[in-house]
Amino acid sequence: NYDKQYLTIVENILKNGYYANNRTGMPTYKLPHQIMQFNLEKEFPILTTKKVAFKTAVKEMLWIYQKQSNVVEDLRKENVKIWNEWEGEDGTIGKAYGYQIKKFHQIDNLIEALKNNPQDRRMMLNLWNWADLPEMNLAPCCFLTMWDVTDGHLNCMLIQRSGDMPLGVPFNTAQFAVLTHMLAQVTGLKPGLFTHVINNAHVYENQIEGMKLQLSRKNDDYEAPKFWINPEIKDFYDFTPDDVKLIDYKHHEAIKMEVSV
Ligand code: UFP
Repeated sequence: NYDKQYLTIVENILKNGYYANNRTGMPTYKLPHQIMQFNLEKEFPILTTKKVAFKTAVKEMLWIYQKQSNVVEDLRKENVKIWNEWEGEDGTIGKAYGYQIKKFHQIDNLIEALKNNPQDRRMMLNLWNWADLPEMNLAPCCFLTMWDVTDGHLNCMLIQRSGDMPLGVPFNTAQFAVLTHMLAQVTGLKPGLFTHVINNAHVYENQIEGMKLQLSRKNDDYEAPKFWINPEIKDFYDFTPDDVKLIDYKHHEAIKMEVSV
């Protein structure tokens, strides 16, 4: 149950987190090395103790991994404004995210390996390019996924260097769970384990009230939704945001919290 694993981490951060300042000027409570793990065949990992913007999450994920774009207008056209803050003079976010996927044909290489060499132990998508870092408007947070095929199942391990537990993390989990489902379908595999590793898991000081509200909600009021993926799609580049859906996504209402930039 996603709420359970997630809220256990949040509770622990609020109780035992280390208080520290950071780049943004808004201090956090933080804990190192927090891990959540889900079996995607059994559940789709999304919060029910508050609303998560699933459609927006899918659109941003496709912008990076499928369209492989760094042009902010491409996202705005789909009504997603989350990258406006980091748009440079040239209308891009610099040599970040989709740019790095495209530059090294990372998705094509991964799909090729999953299909033809699934016991390869070098399958990954890596956005952390030291040479280009100075030209990225934001250093990627979810910068690495490693992929494994075991017994016909596709397993994904996501490494996130820095995780805003209230706003970023629930969004990020959903994004990579969807990516795993999509890649499994186009490579003839079943979705398997999804492991989300967060190096620095934090709650900003101005988000504590919101998180206490969420913690006061019962994590089993609603059953997790079912995940639907259009079974007709056989080519990763054919997926649209409408080809995945949450069925019966019931949740407590959204909680407004500040983002620190
Ligand atoms: N952040 C996330 N997930 C993301 C993303 C950003 O949690 O996908 F792009 C948060 C983490 C952190 C801030 O609070 O944004 C980035 O700041 P920094 O680069 O200093 O880690």
